[in-house]
Amino acid sequence: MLNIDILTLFSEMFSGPFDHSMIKRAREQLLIVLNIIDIRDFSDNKHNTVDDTPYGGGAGMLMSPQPIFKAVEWVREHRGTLGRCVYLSPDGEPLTQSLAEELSRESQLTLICGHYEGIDQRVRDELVTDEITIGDYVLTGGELPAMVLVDTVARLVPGVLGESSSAEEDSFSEGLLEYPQYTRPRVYQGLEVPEVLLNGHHEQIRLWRRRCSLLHTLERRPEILESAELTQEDKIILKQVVLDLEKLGLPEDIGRKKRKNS
Ligand code: 4H3
Repeated sequence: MLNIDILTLFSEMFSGPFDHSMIKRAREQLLIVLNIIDIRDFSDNKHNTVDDTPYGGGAGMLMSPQPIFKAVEWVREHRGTLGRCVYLSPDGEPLTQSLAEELSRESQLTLICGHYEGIDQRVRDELVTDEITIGDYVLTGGELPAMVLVDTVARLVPGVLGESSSAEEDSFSEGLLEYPQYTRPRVYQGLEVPEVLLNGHHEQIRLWRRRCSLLHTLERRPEILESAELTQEDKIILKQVVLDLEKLGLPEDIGRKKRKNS
């Protein structure tokens, strides 16, 4: 079981994303427990303020340390531990599948969502153990990144994904992008499902899928091929793929695709 406490000024933002589908089922089964904690409830001052102007000047408001320290101490007291304490921030460590796997093995996580210009540095220095970014862009708050993190971590908690859909088969967990998939009908508006998938030759299908994964990864994310663990068979397939591409004349802009429908 994974318990996650999320500290935020905008608790209403969290109703919706975790009330559907797999995450909803995981919560019902208590595989994950999510607690949304309103930082404002921990403000010591009479107007319940939670932000203030930055020392040294500058635009905007910062979240004050007091309510966050008090909310974090509440978590520590009631959970017996803080667990890893994550601040979602553009200057954090990039969220990857392997970081998500690591976090999914914890039993307690505390997430702090910043808003406005961010939080007082003393929170980061004294309480935060992990600063994590979901990508190189700035958002108005840490709430959406927290939801992304919870979703990707939750689906890795044992039992959350059904028997049929295994997390081990996903893109990235194997270090390669996924092969294309098709379902019925066999022909849709004249568009056919690749013949190889229909003939029932499991070994042929396996090789075709592997070839697609390798080609797709080479085209779109060549840098992840470098770190992928390739089998001897993969290396042979990859060599053949490269030879085939050279025969066709390797385009200069491999990896970049022209826009469709234009
Ligand atoms: C995280 C947080 C982007 C990310 C964020 C990300 C607002 C953090 C404010 C909030 C601070 C400014 N934006 N890429 N924004 O994961 O509280 O940094």
